[in-house]
Amino acid sequence: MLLKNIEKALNDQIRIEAESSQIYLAMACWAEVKGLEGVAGFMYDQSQEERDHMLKLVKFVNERGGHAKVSELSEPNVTFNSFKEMFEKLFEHEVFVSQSINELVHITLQEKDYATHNFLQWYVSEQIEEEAMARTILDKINLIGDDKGGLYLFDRDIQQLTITSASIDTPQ
Ligand code: OFO
Repeated sequence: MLLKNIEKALNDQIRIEAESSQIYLAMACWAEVKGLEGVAGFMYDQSQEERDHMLKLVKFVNERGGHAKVSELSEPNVTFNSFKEMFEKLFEHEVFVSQSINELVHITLQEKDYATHNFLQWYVSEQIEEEAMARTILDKINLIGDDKGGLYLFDRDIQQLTITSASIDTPQ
């Protein structure tokens, strides 16, 4: 059984994951209309992953005797000055999500809700991976600078990153 304050905190996280999915979908669209197909594909996948994170929380809340809430979402930013700026925003957003997960973990410890605490460990690991991935991408972008050829190669390489992470995620 979920305590009311834990249910509320989990529902807040459901909204954050849903908003993350929308933010990344908007980034995918921006990249696609700019002709960055690799980046667009990567962002569509990220958007889908965030939806999966949301659904995992939804199922948990409902299974634990709570009621998952489907909230109204804020409209994401849809344009960026550069793809570097877009990835900076992505990184900032992941840091924000990590903070939110940490807060949630903290509440479960205060309330001695070890079942939810255990469930949330998956999100803690996921955030470490996602922040690391965003940092790696930003490092690459900084190396490229204004080089157009570099951007072309980056757009091609990021497709590879998507394929690799998809094969890691697929259960054997
Ligand atoms: Fe939901 O993992 Fe990123 O934000």
